[in-house]
Amino acid sequence: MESLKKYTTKRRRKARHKNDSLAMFCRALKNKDNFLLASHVSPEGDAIGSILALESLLRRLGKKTLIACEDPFPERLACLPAKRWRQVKEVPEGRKFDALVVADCPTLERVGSVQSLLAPTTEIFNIDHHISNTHFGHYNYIRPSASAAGEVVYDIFKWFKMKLNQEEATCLYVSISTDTGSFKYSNTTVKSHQIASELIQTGIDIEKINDELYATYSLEKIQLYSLLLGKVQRSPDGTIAWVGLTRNDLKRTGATYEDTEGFIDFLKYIKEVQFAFFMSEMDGSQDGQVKVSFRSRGDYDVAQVAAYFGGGGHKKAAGCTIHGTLEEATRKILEQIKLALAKQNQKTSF
Ligand SMILES: [Mn+2]
Repeated sequence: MESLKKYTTKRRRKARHKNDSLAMFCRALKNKDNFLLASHVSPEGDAIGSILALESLLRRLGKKTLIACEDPFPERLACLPAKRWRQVKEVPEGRKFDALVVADCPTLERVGSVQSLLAPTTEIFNIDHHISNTHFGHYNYIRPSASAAGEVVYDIFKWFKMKLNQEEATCLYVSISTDTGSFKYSNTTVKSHQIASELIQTGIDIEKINDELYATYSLEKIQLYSLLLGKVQRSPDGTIAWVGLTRNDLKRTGATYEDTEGFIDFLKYIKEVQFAFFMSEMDGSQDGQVKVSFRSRGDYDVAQVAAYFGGGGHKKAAGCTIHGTLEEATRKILEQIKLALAKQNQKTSF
């Protein structure tokens, strides 16, 4: 048993290496016919933009495709073509796929219930930009220097020498724009701008896209923000800021969980804040479940804090889920952030 295990691990490692180039990846894609495409649960702009653009590419190559996600298409991404989006529960039973294409997921578990649609023979194509990606696919194309999974998908279009149409360009623009915080975050590179420039050249209306993405709020959302701004808490030295959303806050304002996306930025905007976290009390769990988003400023790493709680993400933006009440979650998180702060300060004092 032992030697077999060693043998297969070695084989897998070798295969992983061999199959990790863009050319290998794209050639293997060409050889499959029937694709399932998916991204993570609670999908945002990058997950959705990447998958929609890829689905379009595969369709143009004459492939059979189906997009399935655990969650519904978020209303706030109205500028993207939602008509191709299906929830797992809408997929006809018994439908078989030769390949699963996953984008923007560091682990396969992130696709949630999509895993129930896989057969043992389904080959997995893994496209990502998370440095923590576990290379879980039979084929992996991971580019950690990319600001968004959308940039990695762009490479695939280039490999196939496919000219992007406006719909695809809109999808990739949304991917890159949302993951770079409108080209503001430190992950923004020359390449992100170069790709954006090419996308804009297709004639897409970026004023309209940006207006829909960042400047169209429902009244309920504004009212929720007003309520949450009144609940902001800070550590005595002002370097940590946080807010906890209760189910009652949503009830009072008529807003939804989706409306809370982006609120965390306000916490980070506060002068002196190095760490910000936003907690949401989730529905339907007996023992209480709290979803947490983290942001950091400067050199501080929130991916490590999120990883401690079984979550993940990037250095300056990460997330996790914690069991317990909002108060318990706050206490545990503050403990971990203080440890991270102490570690960082130790590093910089050398
Ligand atoms: Mn992403």
